Amino acid sequence: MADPSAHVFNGRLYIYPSHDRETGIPENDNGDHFDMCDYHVFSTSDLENEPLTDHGVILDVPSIPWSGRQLWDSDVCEKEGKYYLYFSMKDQNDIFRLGVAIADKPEGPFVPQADPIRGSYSIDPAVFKDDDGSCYIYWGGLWGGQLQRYRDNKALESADLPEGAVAALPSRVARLSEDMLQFAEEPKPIVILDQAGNPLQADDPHRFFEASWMHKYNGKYYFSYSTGDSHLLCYAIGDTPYGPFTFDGVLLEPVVGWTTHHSIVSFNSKWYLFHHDSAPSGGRTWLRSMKAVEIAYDEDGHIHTYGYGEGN
Ligand code: FUB
Repeated sequence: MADPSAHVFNGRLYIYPSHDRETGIPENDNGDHFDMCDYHVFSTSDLENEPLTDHGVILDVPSIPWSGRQLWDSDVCEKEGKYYLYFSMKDQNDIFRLGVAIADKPEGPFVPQADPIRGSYSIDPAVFKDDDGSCYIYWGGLWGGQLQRYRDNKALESADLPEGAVAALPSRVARLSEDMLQFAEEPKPIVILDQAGNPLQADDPHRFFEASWMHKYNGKYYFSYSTGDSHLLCYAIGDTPYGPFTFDGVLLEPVVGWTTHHSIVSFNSKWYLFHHDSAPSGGRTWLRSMKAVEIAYDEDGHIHTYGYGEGN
């Protein structure tokens, strides 16, 4: 299980991961070896003392009307007693789109919509519900995640991945419609600034690659993400759900395996970073396992991850 998205619903912790499997597909930069075909959900009332309950399959490729292949990262948001699962999957033209499926309970079963979200592209949706009830979806991923095929929400004639000392490709954000099924607005780029106020550049090891996540702490918005080929989890802080966000630090150093992906949640009075690595599979990067580690905030709002990195 990889890409764990953790949330607390009705006082219980639910984790929505991707479900890795062995297919024999060789590794490549396109990510064909991540050939997942269903999702499970796990839950617990006590993360540190009670084993997770596996609620079984909640959605699979054959049940999705527009399905092609590869169920990648997903996330779930609750609104007015309904649960909305947002997922990334390739359509029948091998283009990644974002889909939605709906359930009456956090453990599903989830019923998929007939079509992907209009105007959606790329991977790794994460949904954040703000205190006023507005919901925002964050997404995007480079390389196999296809983000380099788009500018200003339009498909390019051919992929264009900026390199060197030029602006990095950003994650995207859009407020969700009242019915939670579409973008309510034109998606916007997430700008991450360095401490001097300059946008992070494509050759910066802290620039965005994939795996967006948003959480709020003490009135500030924390955008966190994976740096992909530099294998870090980083975070940046802003004053609104749209940013801009100022880079604030590294949450996790490189793990065993190529990918790194996470979520951040408060549960039973503690804050946790959920992530994955490939240690239990002996480093096979397409066979990952979920992990959780406690994090804490200092008095200035900087995040410290227990056991990772000196002073961090
Ligand atoms: O699990 C498939 C992909 O690998 C995810 O969508 C990425 O974030 C990376 O973890």
